[in-house]
Amino acid sequence: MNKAMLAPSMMCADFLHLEEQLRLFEREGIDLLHVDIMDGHFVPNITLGTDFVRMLKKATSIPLDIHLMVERPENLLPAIAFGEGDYVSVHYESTVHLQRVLAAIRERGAKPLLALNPGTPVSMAEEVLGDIDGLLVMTVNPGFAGQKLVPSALEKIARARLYLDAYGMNESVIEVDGNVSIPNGIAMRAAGADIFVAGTSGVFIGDDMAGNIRHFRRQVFGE
Ligand code: S6P
Ligand code: MG
Repeated sequence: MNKAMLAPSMMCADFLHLEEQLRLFEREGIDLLHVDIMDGHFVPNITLGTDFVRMLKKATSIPLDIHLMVERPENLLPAIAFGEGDYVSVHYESTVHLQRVLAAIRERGAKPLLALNPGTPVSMAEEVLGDIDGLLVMTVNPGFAGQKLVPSALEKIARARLYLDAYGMNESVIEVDGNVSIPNGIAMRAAGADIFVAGTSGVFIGDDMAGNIRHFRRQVFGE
């Protein structure tokens, strides 16, 4: 099993206290900052953008986990500040040039992931397995925080793990995004997930964010 990593979802952050939250994440040794980029077309919402990514890059050395929910991500890629150590996820349905986009991400030293909507089969990864460092298994339909888990997603995580392992890709990661609460997180870890995106169900609850992070890691990662 790969190392478990926690990735707070920055679209759920308190933007009036962003600096404080970043310092807290650094103190708590947060592994990745999950950044949702939407275009109002691929998903019916607009969240964070290229300037926000640039600002984060300047403000912290925590690696980024950029989740592109945009049509034709190849057009936006040059404007996004990412590099070595960062993850960048691209949705299967978002481009007709999937392999080219994934290769462009890797060329910049980052780790490309293929993002799969709840309705997208794991097998869609087949032809780009050599171009990815893992799969982002969406556990809700993308677009909004605060949604309920799509129940079939749990079993899909396990199938995604088996699928990658069958190709000898044991070190490739499985990321989960959407309603990653502690109880869901425990089931997701058991199914083989490695990177856990934590939003309103995991980390951004109440006032004690450090407590939430520690509690999540103890319960889900067994740390
Ligand atoms: C949703 C987006 C996610 C959310 C995250 C929020 O489209 O990709 O990254 O920010 O799911 O988490 P939660 O705990 O509110 O579901
Ligand atoms: Mg996301």
